[in-house]
Amino acid sequence: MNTNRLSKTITAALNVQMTKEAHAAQIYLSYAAWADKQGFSGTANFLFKHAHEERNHMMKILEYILKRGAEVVVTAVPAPLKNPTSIHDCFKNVFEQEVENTKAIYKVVKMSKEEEDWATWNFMQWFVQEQVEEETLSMNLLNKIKIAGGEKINGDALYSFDKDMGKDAGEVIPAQDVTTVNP
Ligand code: OFO
Repeated sequence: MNTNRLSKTITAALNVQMTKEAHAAQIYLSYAAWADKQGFSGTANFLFKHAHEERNHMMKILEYILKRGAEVVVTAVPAPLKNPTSIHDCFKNVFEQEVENTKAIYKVVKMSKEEEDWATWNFMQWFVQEQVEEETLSMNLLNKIKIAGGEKINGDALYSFDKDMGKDAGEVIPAQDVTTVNP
């Protein structure tokens, strides 16, 4: 008896999205290492935390594929983006990357609707909501930097921005406990 309840196309799309989440994790990870090296420890903590979150998203998709009886295909993850040139550049790229990931998520949502795979459609709504939150967060941070001068941000403003960022670094929860409220 075939216990697989995902179509070939949905399985492939979910596997692709799983790798995209891993790629997002690599980007946050490399940006965090860059920030730490520049002395921005608050920003580094924030970015490290987000690397964990993206990895949790990857795990969430992996677990869903298995739960539906389909096959997980773990592939190579593309290299992260090159290092940012400034804090402004860092958060501009983070924001753009989140928007790009949202577009990829919408493709899976669209596909699940077309195939009337309501379980996958429902599963993907968590990601739709999560992207709204992540886009808003990165947009707000980018706006803060812009208000403080963007590329021309001065040392004092940079210091307090980085200090504020350090406050956001909480404990990361495991993938199985992830909810929309607690990503
Ligand atoms: Fe996976 O949450 Fe953003 O990209």
